[in-house]
Amino acid sequence: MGRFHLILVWSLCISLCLLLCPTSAQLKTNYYANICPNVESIVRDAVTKKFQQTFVTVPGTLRLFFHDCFVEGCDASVIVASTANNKAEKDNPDNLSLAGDGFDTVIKAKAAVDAVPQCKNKVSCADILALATRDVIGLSGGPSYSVELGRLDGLSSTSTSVNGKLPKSTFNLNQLNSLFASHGLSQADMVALSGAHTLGFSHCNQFSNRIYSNPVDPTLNKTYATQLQQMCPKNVDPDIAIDMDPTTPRKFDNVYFQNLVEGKGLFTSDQVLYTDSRSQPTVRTWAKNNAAFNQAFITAMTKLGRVGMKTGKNGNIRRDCSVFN
Ligand code: HEM
Ligand SMILES: *[C@@H]1O[C@H](CO)[C@@H](O)[C@H](O)[C@H]1NC(C)=O
Ligand SMILES: CC(=O)N[C@H]1CO[C@H](CO)[C@@H](O)[C@@H]1O
Repeated sequence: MGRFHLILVWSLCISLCLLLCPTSAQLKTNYYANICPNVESIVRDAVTKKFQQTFVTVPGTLRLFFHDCFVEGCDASVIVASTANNKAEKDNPDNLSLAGDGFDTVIKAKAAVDAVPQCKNKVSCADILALATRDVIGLSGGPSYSVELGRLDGLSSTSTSVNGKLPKSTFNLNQLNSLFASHGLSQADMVALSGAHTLGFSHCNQFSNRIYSNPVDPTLNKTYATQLQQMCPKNVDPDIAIDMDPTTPRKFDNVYFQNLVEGKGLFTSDQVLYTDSRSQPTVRTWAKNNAAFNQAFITAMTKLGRVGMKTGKNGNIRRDCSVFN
């Protein structure tokens, strides 16, 4: 082979590698195998302890992960506290009353991890939140799954960065699809992730437009609408929160989808998944098949966990999850 050919073959190899070899770091399930081998059981124990103190640990942590990932990526930026000079993500009105117990779960799990000398300041808050989210889903009867790890914590958290990044309870299917698609999530992923509303609470103002309109939102089950009017009278105490899944509020299951079939989706953004013919078949399938829902949920959560991951210079491992180093 002549010199020219050698160079040609060599440059072909390089271009192939540029195409096929991962250019950025990738998440992997065994990321901490040598760094902090017991991280999964340490986090699980801390989360279980917190769960035994209050059930709000479950919806609080799950929603925190979602809000973190949709605003500047899954980088624990949502956990950072505001300072005199910086109003952080968590203080944007759109944080929609994130439950303090979600934050506390991550802080407690981080303390447990850092109590092990080998692990101290070696595990990111973003990874701890991803693990804790998997654990609360399992603790409330949902599926278990392997969590991809290796995210760093973000270096920025601002209240203004939240604007327009989170879905609203009044969204229709096109609005939901386009927001989720901007993070690489399909309609099926969006419908599966909405199944998280099988747990947790909502304040009355998120759906009062549906029950006090004239006529009452016709996609709402009439019996359910009456119940909602009783639980959420006009001028209700703004602190009152009601179960989003009226049937099995403390169980991670597919009853959310069964509720949608009966017209018992709490938000416009929930019920539209059934009323819109493009997503109705998916809702019907998962209403009947819990295993299929679980599988789709795991797929979607894994994709959600890859959104905006920070590596290299774009992140670090925060010593205190609520304060930049
Ligand atoms: C599809 C678009 C979504 C919309 C419009 C939406 C909207 C909301 C709203 C308005 C609340 C009630 C807030 C309050 O009044 O306190 C809520 C609660 C909640 N959301 Fe979503 N959400 C969406 C998707 C998701 C996703 C993808 C997840 C997680 C994977 C999630 C998890 C939760 C949980 C667990 C709660 C209950 C929180 C608690 O009880 O503390 N949501 N959501
Ligand atoms: C409304 O809900 C009730 C139970 O709460 C159920 O029996 C009924 O079938 C629902 N109506 C519709 C139209 O799905
Ligand atoms: C948990 C949390 O930090 N919630 C905040 C959300 O934003 C409002 C202001 O809009 C704060 O008052 C809450 O403390």
